[in-house]
Amino acid sequence: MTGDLAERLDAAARDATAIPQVVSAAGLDADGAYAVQEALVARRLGRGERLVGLKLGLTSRAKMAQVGVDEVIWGRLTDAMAVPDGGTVDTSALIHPRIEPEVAFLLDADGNATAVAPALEVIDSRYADFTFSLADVVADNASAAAYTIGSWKPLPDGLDNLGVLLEVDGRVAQVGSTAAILGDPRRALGAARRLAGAPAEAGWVLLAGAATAAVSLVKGAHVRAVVEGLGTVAVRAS
Ligand code: OOG
Repeated sequence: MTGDLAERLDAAARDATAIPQVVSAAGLDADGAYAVQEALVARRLGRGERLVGLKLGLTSRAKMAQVGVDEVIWGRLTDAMAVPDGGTVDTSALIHPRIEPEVAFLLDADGNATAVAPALEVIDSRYADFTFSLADVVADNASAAAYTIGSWKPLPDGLDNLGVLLEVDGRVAQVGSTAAILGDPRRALGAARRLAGAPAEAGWVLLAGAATAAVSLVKGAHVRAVVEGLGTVAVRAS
């Protein structure tokens, strides 16, 4: 069953076609769903993609409220999901993409942060209407689709209350604070270790989760995130 569910989710992503909530319908709990996620990502690795990091999801109340799931989740990042700062996200390959402002950490082999950067994450639930239960979204690799990281900076003394702005076409779309991310985004490091268990590899990225609700990413949009003291990061949607 795990392999079949992974195959359905993989096909949904590759065909950019939404599917029903097949994982909760199959009665899987969170552990079963993480096994589906592992099998799903293994299919990508089998096609030559490389694991380059981890993401946390639903680390802020704004995100939990937006999707109606109130547990912190994690997913896996591959090199194929990385879009350079100032680069382009192809929305025609996605179902109903959304974008959100984040903080990213660069990790050493022990999972400690060696640098921090502003980031944008594109999420794209493979489920119809962007609606899912905890097991569904876990199996769907926490809706991971693409991500962009700004310039890495040494860790500042405080990261716990920096202003966050999300701009779409030069207009403010969301305003928040890094405090929304687990009270302090540095808590993402311990949370990743606790949840994902496995040690990181040096050079891996950790996306700490969105500081605000996500907004729809539409073709032609120019999206920029600003994190106070950390700088900016931008992408365009084609
Ligand atoms: C789940 C993934 C959430 C975040 O940063 O909170 C996430 C979703 O909203 O589809 O990546």
